[in-house]
Amino acid sequence: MSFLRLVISFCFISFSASAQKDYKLWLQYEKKINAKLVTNYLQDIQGIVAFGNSETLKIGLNELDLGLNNMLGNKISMKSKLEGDKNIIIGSKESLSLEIQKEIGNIDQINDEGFIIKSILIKNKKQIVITGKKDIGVLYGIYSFLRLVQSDKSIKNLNIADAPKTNIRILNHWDNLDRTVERGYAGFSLWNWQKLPDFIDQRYIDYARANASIGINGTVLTNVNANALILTPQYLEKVEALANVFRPYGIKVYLTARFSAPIEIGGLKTADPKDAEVMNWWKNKAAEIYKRIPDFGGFLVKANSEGQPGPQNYGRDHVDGANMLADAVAPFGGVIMWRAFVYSEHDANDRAKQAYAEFVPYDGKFKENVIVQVKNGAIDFQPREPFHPMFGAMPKTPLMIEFQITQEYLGFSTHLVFLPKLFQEVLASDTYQKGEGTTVAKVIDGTLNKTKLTGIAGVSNIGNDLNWTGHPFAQANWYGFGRLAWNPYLDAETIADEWLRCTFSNNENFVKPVAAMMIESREAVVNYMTPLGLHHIMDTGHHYGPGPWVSNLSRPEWNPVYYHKADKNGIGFDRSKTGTNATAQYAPEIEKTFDNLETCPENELLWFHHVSWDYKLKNGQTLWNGLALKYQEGVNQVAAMQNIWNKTHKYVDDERFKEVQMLLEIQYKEAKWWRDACLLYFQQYSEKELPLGVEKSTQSLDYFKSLKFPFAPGN
Ligand code: GCW
Repeated sequence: MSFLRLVISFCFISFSASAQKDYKLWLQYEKKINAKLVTNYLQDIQGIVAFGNSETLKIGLNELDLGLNNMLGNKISMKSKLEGDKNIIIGSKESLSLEIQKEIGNIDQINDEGFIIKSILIKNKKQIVITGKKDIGVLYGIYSFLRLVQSDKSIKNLNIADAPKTNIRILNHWDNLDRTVERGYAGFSLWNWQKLPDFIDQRYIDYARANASIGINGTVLTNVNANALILTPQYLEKVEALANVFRPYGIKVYLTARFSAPIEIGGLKTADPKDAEVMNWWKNKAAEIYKRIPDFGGFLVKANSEGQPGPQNYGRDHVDGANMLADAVAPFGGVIMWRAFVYSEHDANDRAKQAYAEFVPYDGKFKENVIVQVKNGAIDFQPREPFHPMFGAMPKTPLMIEFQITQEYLGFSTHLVFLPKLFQEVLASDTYQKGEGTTVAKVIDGTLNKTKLTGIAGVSNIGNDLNWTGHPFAQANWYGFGRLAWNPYLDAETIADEWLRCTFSNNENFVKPVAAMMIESREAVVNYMTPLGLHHIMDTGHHYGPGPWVSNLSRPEWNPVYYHKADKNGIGFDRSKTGTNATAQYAPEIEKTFDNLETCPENELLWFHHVSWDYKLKNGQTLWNGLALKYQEGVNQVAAMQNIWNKTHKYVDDERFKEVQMLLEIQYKEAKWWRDACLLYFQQYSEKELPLGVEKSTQSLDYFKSLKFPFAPGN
């Protein structure tokens, strides 16, 4: 072997060994060394017995086999009969013997996707049964059981009944047909349209498996800024191939529908939703899709928003558009997810108020297979936003929440930010729609208004990078999204703990500090980017790094100066009664709290108020000093994260350790960049010195303004 080949093969070996860990996500199934608790109860397990033979059940069986034998050493075999002392029995309830069924108890406590995991005695022999109403529930149960084992949880006397609280738990891929990903920071799109339908990339299977393991049951393959070509036979054939891969994993495929498709690919003169030919075109299109994909989920639509076509092009409204599409997919059980992310260049109103103003009057007017998809906040996926007022205001309309897993405004895949903390904050926010305790979670899981159709969407952070998400810790955001979509009442701490144990190590000396680091990371990014309620001050277009000075864009609401409104008197957007009165879109209890400068939570202060530089914060600092100290705190928090991570080497493989270490170093540098650029800029207005404890910038404001990122990803 030549020297060069030797070097190449050596690189390849070391690269693939650790890369595999990165690739395996939270399904590492590391060999257990000291996990007494688990092995004690599993050690005399002799076999896995499956009842049923669906593809879904086979996947579950293989997963148990892989997981348990990897973790416990090869000693568990698949058996065709119940014999020996201890077995794991899998199968839907009705496929099990009556004797076992009796032991399981009441299956009606769970829904069709739920599962029961129970330790039972059959003829005096111990068994663990994993069951559900359907095989997909069994599969979810298997992943849940494996998670217990992976994270060293006791599996003695199991008696678990769990079921998802929402119907549609879905990833939104903003993937274009040329494989670029809008706001994607993890490489190119997974969907290799050119090689589909005949070439099935192993990645599609691994993607489906990862999603199933956290209960995600839907995927929108294409960007909401849609291309009509996806609806042509040439592409539908490819979509069908993906749907076939995903089906046994319980994942339905959805597409984005470009509203003008009847014109662009249908040869019609109009896309007017009230035009008979247009209606017919969509009906036929739906029939064509369902012929290929009988369980096709439906369409996601961005209409009359940021230049996308929609019903308003024809003098119609969102209800007309959504209901027309709803009629087309209804005969097949399809759903229309209609986005409420609208704001208009012709509307001089506060952008934060526009979606509510436009949609709330439509409450109760949508067909029953329409669900309105609302972003978590009223502007746009900022590090912190108050919950979207629409969640408290449309009791007669199914609303699904849209989170952004990809970090468009939160440092791309370069910064470590654990998003479940953000998601949880929104879900737990009280809308007061029906008095105290009527949280966003209760609105979207349907318990508050008895909504039948429910859902949670997450804009995917997945690409074809080896580790899927660009940053090893961004995997936790995909994971956490799935877990919260399943159960919107889970807390971020639990999710961080689970994810770390399954992804890295069960060692307490690792899990405790690193979980704390993850939890802290969200507030850190708020502090070094947009403290005290600041928002949308990122640089133009790509949204990476600070750009509070930007004021030259054609639409006023695209400019950061529109949002922070810094001047000699102070800073912040007055959305109280004295300003745009956006506070009035909330229930009276919330309105009152936000409206009053004294009661407005300080972490939303500048979202709702224009506050004088000398205003006294609760801690006695002036606003200017408080703001500067928050920026510094953000920087310090990142330094603390680095300290924690630097002590973890012995628990983490080399490659992932170094990846995270390098990324945290960049994050630290960029936290300082944010602090310095923003404070220098705002200082022009406050005309005040930095308080003690805040480091001075070594660069000038002009230097920060001069930075350009022409090829920033995702743009
Ligand atoms: O956050 C903004 C993004 C756009 C995106 C839009 C949306 C897909 O900057 O890239 O377009 O929101 O959510 O529709």
